[in-house]
Amino acid sequence: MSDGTASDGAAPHSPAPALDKTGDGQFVIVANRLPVDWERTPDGSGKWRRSPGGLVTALEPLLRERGGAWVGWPGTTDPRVGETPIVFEDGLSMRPVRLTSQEVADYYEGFSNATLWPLYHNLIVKPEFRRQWWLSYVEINRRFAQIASESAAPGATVWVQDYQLQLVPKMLRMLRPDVTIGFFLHIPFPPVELFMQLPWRREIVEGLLGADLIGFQRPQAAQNFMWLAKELTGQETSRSSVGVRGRFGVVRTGFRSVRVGAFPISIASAEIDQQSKSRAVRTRALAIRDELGNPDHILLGVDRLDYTKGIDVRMRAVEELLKERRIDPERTVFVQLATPSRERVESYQALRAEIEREVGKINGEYGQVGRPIVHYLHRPVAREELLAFYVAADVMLVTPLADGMNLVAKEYIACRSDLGGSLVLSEFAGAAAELRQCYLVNPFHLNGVKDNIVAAIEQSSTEGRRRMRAMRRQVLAHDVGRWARSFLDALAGQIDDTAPFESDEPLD
Ligand code: GDG
Repeated sequence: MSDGTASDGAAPHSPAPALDKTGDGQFVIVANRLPVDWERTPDGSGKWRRSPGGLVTALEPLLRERGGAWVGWPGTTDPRVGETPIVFEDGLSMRPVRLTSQEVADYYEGFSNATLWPLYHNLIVKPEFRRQWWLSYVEINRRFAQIASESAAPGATVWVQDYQLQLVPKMLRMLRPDVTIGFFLHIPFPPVELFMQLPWRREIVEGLLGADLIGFQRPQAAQNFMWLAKELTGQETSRSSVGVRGRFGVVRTGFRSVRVGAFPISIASAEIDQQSKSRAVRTRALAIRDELGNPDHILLGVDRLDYTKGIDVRMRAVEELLKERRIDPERTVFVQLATPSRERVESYQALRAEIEREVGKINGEYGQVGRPIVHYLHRPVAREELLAFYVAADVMLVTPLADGMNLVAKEYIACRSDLGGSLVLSEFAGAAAELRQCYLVNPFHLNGVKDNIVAAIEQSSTEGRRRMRAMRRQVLAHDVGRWARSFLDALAGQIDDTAPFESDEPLD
């Protein structure tokens, strides 16, 4: 139930005191989370450990080359963790933003994950609109903007990431008109009529318009934003004459032009391809098959335990296929790796209970003692282990109801240099625009999902190799480095007119 109205919020854009303090970072990343974890040491103190991810892999070389910093929350509310920069031996510098537990509850679990996340993912659960959460979101965005401002050298480039920080571009511009600001949204941007429900819709759009370039995963998202910018702020919008087939939209705000475009993100494809070919991963993949009883068909799901990912959809599909005897319980197993996520948010607790009930039901009905059908892990697995699962799996099930991109689908493809395996992929994942040779499903159409799972299981090896080869060409050619370069080149005004817009034109 909404208890907020548009006029309830604090004015997020009231001028903050101008800071005369600048930093020395030529290139600054601002993201909700720093790519580090705070580890307690036996002597009672603690130390930082790097947590690698696709974004870090892509941006680390640039950060080092250009002398940059990463601004973000270190993932702990431990008061002993201060705001002094953490500088790693290889020169990578990080600026922690401190949050109290109350701020984590309001800004992060509240406004970011119980308001914006469901709103931007098509209301799969009902978003909650609470004034207290909004006020905290404004406050924390201001804190991020200030620390970014203190970290950036005169004339620096600052790249702000994702839905938790949509007010930062405007706040930062007010503090530092000299810097170039980019913003990238990793999740979908909702259809106009859904976004319009947000009591603070205008503030969010204006916050984003503080950037010089706003990037989305898909062209449709960019279009939704363009329409809103025009309707909510009355600014003039047009298609850019620069770039191929109007790749960019332009919003004119006073003397500035804000460009808006689609930049589909990817993975460190070559690195994952290499790792998956290592002896350790290959051996472990064989061992996994063995531990599972060497079934004919291994189905695999890998997701954060999130209601957007459609884990329940594939559970229901598998259950019905077993019931209808279209898949053989003697020859098939389904492994679902579900990483714990947002465990203090209520809707996530409900989802977990539902999934675990479903796992119990399938195993209770179709499993044997010592031979369950569904192997379910609710814990993170090590990177190498994850790659071994990809190599071992015959059918990868990626069935989100809404998903900005979905990197799991691309990682699976990158791991299949043997051209084995098949991918069942939801048309509502951003990745579907590029991975056209998958078994494409509408996750709301259960019979279609079931038919495609069966087709993926039964595909001939020739057909499978043909599909996998085409998808690998796409994933290996379009990696996360290329994504970062294309965004940063566009931000710097260097648009490659000769490059086709990849998400429109997947290879085949
Ligand atoms: C957001 C958008 C967009 C998962 N479990 C384990 C593990 N993972 C890794 C996967 C993959 C990543 O986490 C998940 O990426 P996704 O893309 O699926 O999902 P989100 O977290 O929802 O990310 C999404 C993305 O941003 C990037 O823009 O694609 O649409 O929602 O890399 O491998 N990694 C390890 N153990 C696990 O148990 N090591």
